[in-house]
Amino acid sequence: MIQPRKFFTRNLQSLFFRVAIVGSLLVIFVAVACSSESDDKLPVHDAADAEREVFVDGLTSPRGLIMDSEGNLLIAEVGGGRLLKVTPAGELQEIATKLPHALNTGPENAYRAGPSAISLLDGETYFITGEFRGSFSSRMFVLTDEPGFEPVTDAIDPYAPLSNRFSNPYDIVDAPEVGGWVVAEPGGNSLLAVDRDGTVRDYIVFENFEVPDVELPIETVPTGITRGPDGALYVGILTGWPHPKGAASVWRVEDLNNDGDAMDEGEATEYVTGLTAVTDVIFGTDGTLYIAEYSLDTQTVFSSTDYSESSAAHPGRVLAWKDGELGVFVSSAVSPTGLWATDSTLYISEEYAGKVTKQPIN
Ligand SMILES: [Ca+2]
Ligand SMILES: [Ca+2]
Repeated sequence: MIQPRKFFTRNLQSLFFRVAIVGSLLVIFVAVACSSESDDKLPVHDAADAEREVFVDGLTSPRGLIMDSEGNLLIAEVGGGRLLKVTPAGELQEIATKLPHALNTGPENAYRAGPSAISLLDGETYFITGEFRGSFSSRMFVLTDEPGFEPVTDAIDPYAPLSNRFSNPYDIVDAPEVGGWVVAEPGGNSLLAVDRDGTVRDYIVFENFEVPDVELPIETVPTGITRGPDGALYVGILTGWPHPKGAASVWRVEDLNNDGDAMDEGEATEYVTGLTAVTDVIFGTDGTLYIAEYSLDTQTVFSSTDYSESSAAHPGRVLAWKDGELGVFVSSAVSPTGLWATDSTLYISEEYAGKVTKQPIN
């Protein structure tokens, strides 16, 4: 039996276990009305044929972006197994190479999956790797002098239930409220709390939802996560197959009763709705929320065996949300999967184009 195609592979046996246990966890049911092409009416803030400045290219699937205190942009290069740095002057440097990356993911096992996102905490550089393909996958690591990197979290058992463990971690945000980090876990449709000792536990588990005219329940697949100016966490939802247009969202998540998770009433709410295939979120310094939509036809992109070709043929975009108003900030971006914003610039990882581009923020 073939599972419906999904950006983030999941083991069927694990899925079975997760369904069996999900009843004991917080159940969030969301009915999202299928957007009637409402996104096509959004105001567009860039020229339709706008060519953004390429900040760096020639990379193998750049994804997670973060800026250090010196203004260097750090890039998690998923396919190349590297952490990279681009100085404010635009010089590309390797921070670390030969990091764990599996060589056999994606269609026809032709793709590589390694470092997906970076955290800079207390002077250390942490990264997560997704796509379980062995004991170095699905883990958090920290860079060290020798031997270069060390695991923070344990190796996982891919056949164990999906609760309280990594499966395919995608993005990470520093989270002192849980003594470490919160990690977006698309494999388990959850956010995970990870403490400094590497202990992993569920912070919230998202329930499937239904949309009209789609037979399957849609999975609430979390992807990019960031901290909002109000201190809450904001996480983008890719949605599972068939990635219905307008069914994706951004959630606001906050542990209001300080019991160490966000599974209590009112702690997780839909913040922006009517989106499509969200892959990352970031706040600008003026409070604008930038939202990456992977593609407006993600189903077709993932039906292809050549993601570079299909992503270019069916590009995504970046939206800007401020005070309840949604607009198109970048009208065309090739498989955008990572965002970073300064007060003057939005950086975009265009994963299957192998580029990081930049768009001025006025
Ligand atoms: Ca991110
Ligand atoms: Ca709570």
